[in-house]
Amino acid sequence: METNRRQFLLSASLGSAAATLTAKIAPPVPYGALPSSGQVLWSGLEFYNFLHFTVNTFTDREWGNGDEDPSIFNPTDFDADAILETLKAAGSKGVILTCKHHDGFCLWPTTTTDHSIKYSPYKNGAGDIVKEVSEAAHRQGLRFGVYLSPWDRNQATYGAPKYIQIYRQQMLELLTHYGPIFEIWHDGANGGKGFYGGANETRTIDKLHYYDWANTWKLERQLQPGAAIFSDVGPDVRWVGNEKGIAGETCWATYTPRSAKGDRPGSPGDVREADSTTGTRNGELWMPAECDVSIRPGWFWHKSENEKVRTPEDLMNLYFESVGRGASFLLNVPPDRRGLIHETDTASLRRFGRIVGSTFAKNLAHRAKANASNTRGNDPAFGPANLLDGSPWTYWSTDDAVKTPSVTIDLPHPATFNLVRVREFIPLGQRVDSLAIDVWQNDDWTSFGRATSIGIGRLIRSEKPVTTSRLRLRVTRAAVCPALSEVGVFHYEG
Ligand code: FUL
Ligand code: CA
Repeated sequence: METNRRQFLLSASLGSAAATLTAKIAPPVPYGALPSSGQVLWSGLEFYNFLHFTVNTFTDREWGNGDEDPSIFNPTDFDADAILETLKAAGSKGVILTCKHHDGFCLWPTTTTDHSIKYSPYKNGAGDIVKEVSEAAHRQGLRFGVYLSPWDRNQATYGAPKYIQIYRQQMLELLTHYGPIFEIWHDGANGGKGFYGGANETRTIDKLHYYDWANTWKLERQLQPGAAIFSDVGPDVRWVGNEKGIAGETCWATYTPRSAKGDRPGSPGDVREADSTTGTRNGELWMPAECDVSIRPGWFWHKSENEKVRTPEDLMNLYFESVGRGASFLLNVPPDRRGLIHETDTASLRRFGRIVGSTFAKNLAHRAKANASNTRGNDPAFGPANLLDGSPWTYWSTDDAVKTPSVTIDLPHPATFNLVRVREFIPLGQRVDSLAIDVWQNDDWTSFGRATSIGIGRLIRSEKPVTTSRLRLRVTRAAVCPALSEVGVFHYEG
């Protein structure tokens, strides 16, 4: 996997270097907050999964109290390869495992506590779910990420400085023993009632200072520089502000976090959630949104929810409302007591994967011709053919003074479609405020749809399919000359 990642990075930098080398005119000056190379790569993932699995799976709870006996953790048929094979069939690019949830039970044989898999009957205490999932992920070409709950209802020291050392030691184990990590997930649930080593009390912490996140993130950067760090205020990826899996209709990758009082938040746990959903136009930071949601009502497996699994159509809607709005889609799939994905969830995921696959397999604009109202320096290196070459590293751009250009696309044959995908070349920032798509029908242009924020990808849908051989993209507002990398035309049979 590491090799793939390096190759990807290399081809990315070669791609943009090649464009710059052959260009006769300088590329556009980057605009506003910009993504790091890690964020650019992360944005290409689009869809990946959570696996919520721990003692709760066996106690039928959502939040364990921390006093669960490790002997209850005993999946009978745990099969990481089978789980990941299903996720892969759904189109997943990675998996984030709850290595420790709020109950404090560690799914790997940590040195920090006895509250772990080592003291469970699973493989007679010799098991390591983190190892099994990470190895299966790397075998199957999926990325692997970790969720390590800061709130720990088992730890006697929770609330004291000592616990922060324990938390960091746990993180260090996860980030050094299990290969490359693509995302580190920091949960926002903090303090409350718990077992706390037998104290059985309510503990509140000062959420702005207690965790000293800045230093934990520093450690994470050192140990896994390629990992995207997630929390409600990033630093790399932000929470979308709800657990419904839905990004704002307008959702900027740029963001200026604000606290409820309107000033700069001191740490995670202090953001105004409404802003998280939309981001901030011209925000100070590049921090795209991630939409987390479960395939069932709960995050963990419960028998009573076997009939409440989201349908493939529900999942498609979530896909349109997350990936289709420039955010990522983090779908939770909880293994059951066997340690497998339940049959209903499996069927739904596989069907969802087939629908996404067949929708985007055929780009009707492939081999189309594009004519632009303006091309930067009249230089083909920035020409509109770059919109149709399938490469995210080539883009169409215009002269600096031209902010509202249009491009007409002539398809090789009349085609029926209801979905247009537009991508911005994000290494140059989020430049476009809005655009419109028109289709040529009955000797005239009619509106197909409009969009605001674009970023890594925007899906524009029309209610009814249209049949035409000509469409037009108009940038209706932009801060600076646009840089768009791709336009795709598809038919979704939903
Ligand atoms: C929340 C947690 O409290 C839930 O149990 C779940 O892990 C979700 C992803 O994050 O804050
Ligand atoms: Ca391109």
